[in-house]
Amino acid sequence: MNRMFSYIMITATVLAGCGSQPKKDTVKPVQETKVIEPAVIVPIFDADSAYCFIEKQLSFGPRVPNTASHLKCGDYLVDKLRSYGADVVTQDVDLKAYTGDVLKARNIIAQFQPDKKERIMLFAHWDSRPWADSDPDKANHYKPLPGANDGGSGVGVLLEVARHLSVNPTKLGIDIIFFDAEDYGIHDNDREKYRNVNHSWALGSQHWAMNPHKKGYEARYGILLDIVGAKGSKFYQESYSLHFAPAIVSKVWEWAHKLGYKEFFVAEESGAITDDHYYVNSIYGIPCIDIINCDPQSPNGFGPYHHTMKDDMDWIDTAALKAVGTTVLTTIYNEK
Ligand code: AHN
Ligand code: ZN
Repeated sequence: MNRMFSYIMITATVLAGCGSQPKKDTVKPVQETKVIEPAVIVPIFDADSAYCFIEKQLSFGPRVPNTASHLKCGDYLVDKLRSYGADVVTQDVDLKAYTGDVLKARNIIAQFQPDKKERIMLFAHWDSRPWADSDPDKANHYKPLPGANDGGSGVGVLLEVARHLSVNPTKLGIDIIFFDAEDYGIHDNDREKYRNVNHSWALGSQHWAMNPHKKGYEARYGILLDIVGAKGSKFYQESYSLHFAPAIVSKVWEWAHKLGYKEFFVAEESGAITDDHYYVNSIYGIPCIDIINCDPQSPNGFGPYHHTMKDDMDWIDTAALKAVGTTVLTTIYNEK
């Protein structure tokens, strides 16, 4: 039996003598049991369900702030999380992009068991990049990309987590946060012009870190899922995660390895990525990690689909979704 899931020790004592006939009235009933350690039951993550949640997001069109498809998808996410019993609040806020554009942004915060003081924060960005500025075809450099992996995958996995939370409560409270306006960072062609501009990425999480949804909000730790659905994903240990939350990195990679996901979760450092977790760590002070497909050996650091028109459902692999989703569920259901 799998060691991890064999926490239940059931002892049944039957008084039976060898050789001699047992006295009928000394035989104890077999249903006498004793629980040595309480069982930890981890729901089975359904990667097909997560896949469908990604497809659904893409069906609205690109989730670029200030577009109708963005609004529609935002409403869908709020409704979906409410249907899973979460107490959902939104932060609807005007955020200034590096271009000077004002983005009508919306952070979506779904609180499961909101009265529990001990909490874990799970998050992803739900917007998609307005420009495919890494596309091999220059003609696409100002076109919005589908964002299946970049945006869609983290949200898809967390919606599937939410579906389980609706029926199987964890011992700790869970907050699932979908940050907006992560991917409006400096366009490749603007690098020179805006070389003095910092913090153009992750606008939604920067806003949240300066204005949390609840005064004095606390969480034990946070896990960001970004670009987690691609075929052949490698989740190296990201440098800010190792700096701010080394124990959480170890915990999560250990679970992944015990579950048999060594191929996906590589226990080597990748380099630093300015992502939503950076601001939750550095501004708000909750130790957070980023699970992200970034391969230090690959030419652009991310996969070939990254910030191209090819970031569509063809790249999404249920095996990657399963590895990430199962690891996250196992981590959060084992917390006490
Ligand atoms: C940088 O490229 C510096 N940060 C963005 C990380 C990212 C982009 N995640 C998704 N898209
Ligand atoms: Zn991106």
